[in-house]
Amino acid sequence: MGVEQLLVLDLDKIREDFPVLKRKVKGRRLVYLDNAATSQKPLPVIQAIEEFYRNYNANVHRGIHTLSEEATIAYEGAREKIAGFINARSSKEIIFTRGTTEGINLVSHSWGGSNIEGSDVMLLTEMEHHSNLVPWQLLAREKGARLEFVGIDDDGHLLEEDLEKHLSESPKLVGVTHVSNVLGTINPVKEMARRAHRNGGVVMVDAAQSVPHMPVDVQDLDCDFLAFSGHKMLGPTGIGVLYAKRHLLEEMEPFLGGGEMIREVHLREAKWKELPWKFEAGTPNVAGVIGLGAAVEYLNGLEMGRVRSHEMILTGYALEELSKFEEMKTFGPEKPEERGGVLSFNLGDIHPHDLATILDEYGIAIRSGHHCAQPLMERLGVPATSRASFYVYNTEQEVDRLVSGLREAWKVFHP
Ligand code: C6P
Repeated sequence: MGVEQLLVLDLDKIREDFPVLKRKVKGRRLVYLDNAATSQKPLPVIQAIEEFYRNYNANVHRGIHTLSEEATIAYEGAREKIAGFINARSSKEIIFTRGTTEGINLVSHSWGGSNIEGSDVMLLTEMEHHSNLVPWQLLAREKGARLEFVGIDDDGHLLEEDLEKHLSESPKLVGVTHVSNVLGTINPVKEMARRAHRNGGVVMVDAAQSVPHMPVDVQDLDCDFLAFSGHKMLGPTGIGVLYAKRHLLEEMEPFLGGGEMIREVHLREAKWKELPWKFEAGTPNVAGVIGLGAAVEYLNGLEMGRVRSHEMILTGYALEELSKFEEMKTFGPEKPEERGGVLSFNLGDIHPHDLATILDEYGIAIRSGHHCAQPLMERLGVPATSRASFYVYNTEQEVDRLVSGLREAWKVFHP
């Protein structure tokens, strides 16, 4: 293990917290490098969920019995922790969703539905995940609005000339991924928000791959909307967060209607609850929220600055090792400082699915495919990539195992 890594995170201690890392796959110790798809879960998260179901399972905000009060306190306490984690001004700006995808759909329906008109431009980038593309396509089709895109250079950075050109058209919405799930590129969202605001636009940040991996401060970014998923940040599946500036949420119509989100209902009309509950119709994912609160506490304990440093060191090491293969093509920025812990690559003519299958024989989990970013694949001129993605428990030895696995795969196809 490199000296730098030891200084950044105590990996032996962290790994002890993740039961699944003790597992063997195909007879070998699991090397889990598919963290951009979903992360593993530490004991404190698993225990928080178990504790809820064992000891105080109840619906929230409804009952006045003890269990319901305890569940409500834990649920709203998690909201406070999450608000602090991204430095929101208030927990009223934290809406619980099922994940990043639902958060963006909420914005495209509730904000887009009453703010986008036929003559409007919405500006996205060529590196968006389908979650930050298809909802805007649907809205554009419904309203007759126009979608424009910022292209990328061969290094995976956004093209400044495209940005400048399209910002001059005063887009009503600028949608951008904070960190690309394919290229790893960290986009300059703070600067983009500043420029978009100057032209009267609002900014939607897809933070699915940033909030789990680096310090994110929504006040500093000054973005209007920001969405992320719990399952990519040590939390459970089925829970996510939409952050939005309060004045926007106040002006927006509800996304879903039903119980929980109302103050008063008559046969022909209803009045909404105040924020944030106006956007949380139906019985919420109480266990999921409590689990996400525990995940945030765990990450706070590690310190997000250290998490970022650890991944940067590991990505730098992996880039260096992968570049030793003559037939290796890696995607995204060259410098680890300019990218998150996501590393897409293609090894010669080996199809990514074949590569992933062979690596699985060695107990190594990576992802292969288009990563829900088909337009980006078209831009890169490839049908698919292989992708290794790192998190708080990954080590340099695991990168070495990946490299040995790749050598074996190469031998299979080039005996
Ligand atoms: N990317 C990946 O393997 P959900 O599914 O709602 O939790 O997250 C969607 C999403 C949105 N934006 C970005 C940048 C993402 O990376 C993801 C999820 C996974 O890359 C699954 S396709």
